[in-house]
Amino acid sequence: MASLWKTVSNGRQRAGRVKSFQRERDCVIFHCEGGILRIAVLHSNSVRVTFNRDYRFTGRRSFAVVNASSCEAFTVQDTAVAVVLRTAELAVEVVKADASIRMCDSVGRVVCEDAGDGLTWDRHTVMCSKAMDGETHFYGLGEKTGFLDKRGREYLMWNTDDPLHTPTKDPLYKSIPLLLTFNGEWATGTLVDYAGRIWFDLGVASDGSYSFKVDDHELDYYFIYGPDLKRVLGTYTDLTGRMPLPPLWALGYQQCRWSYYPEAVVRDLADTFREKDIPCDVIYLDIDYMDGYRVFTWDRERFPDPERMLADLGAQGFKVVTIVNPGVKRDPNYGVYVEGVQRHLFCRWLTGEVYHGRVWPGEAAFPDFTKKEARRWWAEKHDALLGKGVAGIWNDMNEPSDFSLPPTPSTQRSTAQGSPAQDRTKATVPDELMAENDGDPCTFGRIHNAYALEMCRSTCEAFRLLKPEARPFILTRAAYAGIQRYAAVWTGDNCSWWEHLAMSLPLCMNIGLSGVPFVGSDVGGFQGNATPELFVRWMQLGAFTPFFRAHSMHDTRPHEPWAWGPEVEEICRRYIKLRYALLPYTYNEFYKASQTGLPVMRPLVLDYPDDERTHNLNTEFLWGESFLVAPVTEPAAVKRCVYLPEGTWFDYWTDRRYPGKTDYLVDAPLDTLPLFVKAGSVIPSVAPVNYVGEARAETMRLDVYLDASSGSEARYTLYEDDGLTRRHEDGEYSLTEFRCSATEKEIVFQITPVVSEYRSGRKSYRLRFHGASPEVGVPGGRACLGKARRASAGAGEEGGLERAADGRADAGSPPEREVIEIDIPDEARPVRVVVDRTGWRIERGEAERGGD
Ligand code: MIG
Repeated sequence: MASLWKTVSNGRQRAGRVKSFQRERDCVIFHCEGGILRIAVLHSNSVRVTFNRDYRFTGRRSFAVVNASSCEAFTVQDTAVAVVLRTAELAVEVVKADASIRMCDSVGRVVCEDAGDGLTWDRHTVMCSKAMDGETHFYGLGEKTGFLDKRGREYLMWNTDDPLHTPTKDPLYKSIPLLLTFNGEWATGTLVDYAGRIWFDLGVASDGSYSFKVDDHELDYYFIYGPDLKRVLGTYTDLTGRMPLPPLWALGYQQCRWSYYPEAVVRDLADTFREKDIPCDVIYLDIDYMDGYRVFTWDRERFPDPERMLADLGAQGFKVVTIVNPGVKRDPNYGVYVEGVQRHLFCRWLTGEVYHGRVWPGEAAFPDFTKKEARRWWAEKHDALLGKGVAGIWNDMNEPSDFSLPPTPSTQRSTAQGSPAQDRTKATVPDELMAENDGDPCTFGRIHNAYALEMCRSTCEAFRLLKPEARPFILTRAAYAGIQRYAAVWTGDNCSWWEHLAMSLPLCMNIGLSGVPFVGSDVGGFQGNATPELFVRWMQLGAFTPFFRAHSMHDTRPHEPWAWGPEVEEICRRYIKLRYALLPYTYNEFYKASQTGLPVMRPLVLDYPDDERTHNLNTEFLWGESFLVAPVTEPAAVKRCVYLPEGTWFDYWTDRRYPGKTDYLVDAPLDTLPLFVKAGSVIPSVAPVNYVGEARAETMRLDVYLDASSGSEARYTLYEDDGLTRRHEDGEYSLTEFRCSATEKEIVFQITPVVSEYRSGRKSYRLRFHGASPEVGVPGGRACLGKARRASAGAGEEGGLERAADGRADAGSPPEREVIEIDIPDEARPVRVVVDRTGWRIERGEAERGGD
């Protein structure tokens, strides 16, 4: 035992000396004094590291990783001091003396290195410490309070229903244990793949190191090398899957409240949206639609004929999303409960007895979603909803939240107004329950964080089963790594506080950096009462968050867009309409996210990593590749400071041009969200509709932002499909490329269909060139507005440019903005439009496609 004694440090055992090692096909296994270590190569930039103190691996399945590629293309070098695994991009050294791990990139930079005692363990935990330098920033980690950079704090991964999101509150509902690092030069990602408790210490216990620790005998982590953040996210979402394209209507405006009932209230809500000309696609039914909170039932007094109501609302363009909670009411006369008990589909004690907690329906049992049969059964039960015409499912309370622990019933009503502080992490089902875990049973504490993921997986199965043509729409509160495969997420029970409006930016950005693009917070704040001003500011931000839903708690004042008087209503209408106008752009960004894993709402550090100012920038964000959004998050502001990174930027509202890498104080009166477009962008938009699918857009507007002072290029590829079915998976989509180059004298704009398996039915494009050189479109050599209207498909092929006022009044822009506007037919074939000082002309035929 003498050698083992030497491995003790701070009450923890070390992995210790490597006694022997062997290479297998895609990994190397190290037998160490204090445990067994495996390094598997997944890809040239990623490895999986597994350490078990019991000297054998559990072989447990991963909830997060669904595409664990394995790579045999690496060499193993045995030196006197270390064993080195080498891929084209990474060298992983395991030091023989203490099993510490060091990763170097292909030019020999140390990009990740164990620090202190490296891998250690005690009776309950295994921990890994890594070196950190002064420049290291931390991002990701899913849903955590605080700022973009997570450095200097400790976090616990443990899905918790905590409704009071104070600045350092932790944990909340979601656990996404993906830690990103970036030091200004390179980025890495570490997924600590464990669905029980994980602790992260990002520089609290030590200035020179950070650590992660699992509540288990095995530590399993995936290390991904960038070198940039985008590549880390690409590889991470290769492993854990990407968000499939949602139905287009799910990108529309959504209205929620706890709760709209009975039926007459819902119908009235729907009518009001249409009467008031405020676009809206989705109405939510919160828990009160159910019969005594029994899941998969309808309260027949409140909703006597759900099918008819849903059909009528459908005819008005509304899709209805119903809440579904995991807790099943203990009731011997309730079929769902009886079946679940009989077929052993609920979580049970080791003795076999069904566990009953307390949630909305009172005593309740919890389905064991880690069991295939239970997932299937639960999926089938959705017939009571999807079968009646419900369009989407909202999974709440799936941490799972359980009011029965600690045993005071007061846990039920801990709100912002506040009952005494209590340990909300205990307000869940006991760790000691059994989870069947698809044939590899374990205690519930080990799968706790994956409960919601498995519930959403089952909900997804419901769509496959009952609505196979439709793209699923699922919204979830709790989550684990990989949730993007199944659901959108919202950030739970925020409050109508300015602080929560501000905090939602880094919160949503880090969820986006954790592989989950489809994210948003309750617009207006859930708990408490917003003020008109707060509501407006939140709505302006909401129009630029991926998931756009207003929600409020029972007993709060009305929070609908018209609930605050005509001025607020008018501003809300404008921003909701702007959201609808920009849907082609936003949908295209969602398409890109579904292909790349990159977020739509993204921190500036993702696109401008070389600019230090972006490294912890919390108050503004990029909306896809072209927009920069700088919301106002404090009361009484009429201006705000905006940092614009390199490049040239246009004020969306006024077309004023700003050189980047500078701070500006910009106007932000109540009706104005500071919004900027990057030069070199093409922004597709359409006339706003009341709901997605109301009318086909005959014209697509393309706003092209040029930086003509230096000559500029813009390039954009537009993805389109039917926005509703899964036919795009079989290739029914189109891709159209737009390219523009501009010089002092001329603008050349080319449209090239690349894939044409989907036909939009569009008739024309309206091209709008912003920032063109004053010598273009200027018959007399003077700057002027060009406006040439040739709308019909049979229009002539050239025209002059006449002086005209810009008709875009909706944006509040001054009439003198210099925009050249030209209408051309969409003929679904290559077209070249040339604009110069004499006018404009269309050239048809094979437009040249260079530069790829
Ligand atoms: O314990 O269903 O976060 O959006 O309105 C509260 C009622 C339960 C919490 C959700 C909230 C929802 C509410 N739910």
